[in-house]
Amino acid sequence: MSLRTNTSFSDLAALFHGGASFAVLAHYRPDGDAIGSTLALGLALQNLGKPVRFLNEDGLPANLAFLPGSHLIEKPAPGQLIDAEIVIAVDCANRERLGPTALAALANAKTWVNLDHHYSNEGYGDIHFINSAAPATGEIIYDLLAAAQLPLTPEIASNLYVAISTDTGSFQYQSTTAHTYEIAAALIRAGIDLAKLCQETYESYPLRRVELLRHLLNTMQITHDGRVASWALTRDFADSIAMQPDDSEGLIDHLRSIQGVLVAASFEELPGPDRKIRLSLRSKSPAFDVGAVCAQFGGGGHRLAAGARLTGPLSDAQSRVFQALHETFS
Ligand SMILES: [Mn+2]
Repeated sequence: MSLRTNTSFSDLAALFHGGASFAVLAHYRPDGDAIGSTLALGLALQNLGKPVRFLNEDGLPANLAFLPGSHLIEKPAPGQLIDAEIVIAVDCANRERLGPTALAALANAKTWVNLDHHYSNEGYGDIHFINSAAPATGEIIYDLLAAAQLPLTPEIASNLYVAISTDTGSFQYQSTTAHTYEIAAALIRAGIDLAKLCQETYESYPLRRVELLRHLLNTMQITHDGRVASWALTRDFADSIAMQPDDSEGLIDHLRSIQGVLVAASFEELPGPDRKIRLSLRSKSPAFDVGAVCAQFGGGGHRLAAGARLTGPLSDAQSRVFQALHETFS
């Protein structure tokens, strides 16, 4: 079943109308879907006249500062307590990924709502609505706002467009449906500036990101009879260019794009004394479930896009993942 829920759009609409105050947040290291969904839902609640706090454990990434309302995103401070009756977590598969500082800041909330599209979602919170058939949480938010008859302002529509566009690889990935394109059409009718939004999303990267890509391509390995393409980022290189967390967003698509490659794998040494390795996997075939591979290492995600954190060193992590991929292929 792709839909798991203990609520309905009409109950959620009633909650939005009846709630006194709200906080909206998404996973740490937020991407376009995380921030776009946070802002779209939060702005819609604000338009209902509700007090809304917009939070993210890591704050607003620089590459998403063009989103309307992005200045509203707060990075919670340690020890800060935020007053909100209802907390809505969007695009976040488990409570831990909301971040320890954000969770502590919202400790006094009465009701927790979990709106998401990760099939690995643990169903945390008092109320959950998890549709793993949706290609982006932004698509769920669109349907929810429509069902609740909350107006689609150009600001809300722009956030939803970026949320859906970034999580679907510009409306290309497997989970993209006719409904996704119908939503895109509705967002254009709602008054977004399409060309400008796309340029801000896809053609406004810092040079640093392209330098990172050049380096990663030099570390590229093609293994498993051409079916796996991978690269690895050491902490030393990341530090040498003062890499920002969002710099690597989407770069893995360069590996996916190679003819014959079924799985793209990216390894990154994380900061910190324990030198954990972040693994990102992307699959080009629903027959090859990278979510299951990442689950073997304590991670999760979607069938076609998943991640995990492994113990280092880098070369050990690579060989364990290569072995797991080998076993899945055979
Ligand atoms: Mn998402």
